[in-house]
Amino acid sequence: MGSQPPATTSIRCLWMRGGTSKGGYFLAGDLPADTAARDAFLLRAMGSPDPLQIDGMGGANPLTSKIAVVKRSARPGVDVDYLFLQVFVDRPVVTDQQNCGNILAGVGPFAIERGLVAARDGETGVRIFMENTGQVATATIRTPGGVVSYAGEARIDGVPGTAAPIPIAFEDIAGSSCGALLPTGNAVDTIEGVDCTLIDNGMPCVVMRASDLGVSGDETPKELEANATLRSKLEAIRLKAGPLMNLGEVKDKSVPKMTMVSRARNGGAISTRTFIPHKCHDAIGVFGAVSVATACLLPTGPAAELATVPDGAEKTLSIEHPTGEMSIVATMEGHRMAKVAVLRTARKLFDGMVFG
Ligand code: NQM
Repeated sequence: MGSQPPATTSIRCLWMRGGTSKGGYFLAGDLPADTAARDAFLLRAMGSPDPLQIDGMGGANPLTSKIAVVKRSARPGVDVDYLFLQVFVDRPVVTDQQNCGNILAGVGPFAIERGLVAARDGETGVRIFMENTGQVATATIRTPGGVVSYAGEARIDGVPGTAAPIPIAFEDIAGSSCGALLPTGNAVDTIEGVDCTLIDNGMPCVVMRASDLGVSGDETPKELEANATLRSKLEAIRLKAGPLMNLGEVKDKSVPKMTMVSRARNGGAISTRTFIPHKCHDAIGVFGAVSVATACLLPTGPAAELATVPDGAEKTLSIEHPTGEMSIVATMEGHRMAKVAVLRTARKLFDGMVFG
């Protein structure tokens, strides 16, 4: 007798777009408590491993193969705890080794929809503990009449149309996964002959000059993905950068992200192309953009040398990416980024049972 196929289970889930990503939002108590059983369910629900995710909900791209697990928080001054899980598309891997600031944008609306947070009439602030990195974000959700409103006039690049604005603020996110903003203590390390800034201000990132990798930095993601020499060079750098960044062996991890920078083309601070790490992002991640913006503010390094940085203690750094830009609003205390805020939007897509 062959082995039995896994029993189909169904679990309540809200499907949402969060920023420029999309995925399933679950109440923690609805998922299996056992991590292996949870991950097996999520892989089946997404249709992984399969490059097309044809047998599941995933959209055949890491940006649409994402999960939020949310519960009421027991922490003082915090409303909900949010665990982010990346479901790999073409490998049987579910990892909690990175955070996601785009999926984060849907956490406040989800928490209100599920009754974890009581909405006020007008706007509701939701304090979110991000379990992946042990840090807190505050999202402000539009709640006229005590009900989440998704419609509005805010536009973010990478998403068609407009939606209700969701401003999100962070404090002290340096060293989120690497233990320090600059885990090697250096603004520049040379790996495989390429100058790299190894930095973590919310997301572990390797920041390099596009020109040092033989590209101009204004190629499309498809063009960059078709460049096999570039991809193998980036992966060789990444596998060496991981241990240097206190991330251990990163072969099966979705960090560090690999960002190639060049001079801004459209009046922003800098232009980026980011591998996350094996696909090229159509935009850039939220914490990825914060980390690159922070690299622009270092005294030296590939980003600092190419960036145009505005004056003043409150700086808006426009991080250009393949489908537009993401504005990072940084409040500086001397050379330290004390506070940082981004604007995102989210949309409820589907509420029901997902089958795994
Ligand atoms: O960096 C993609 C995304 C992300 C992550 C990735 C993100 C972040 O666009 O905060 O948002 O880098 O894997 O959702």
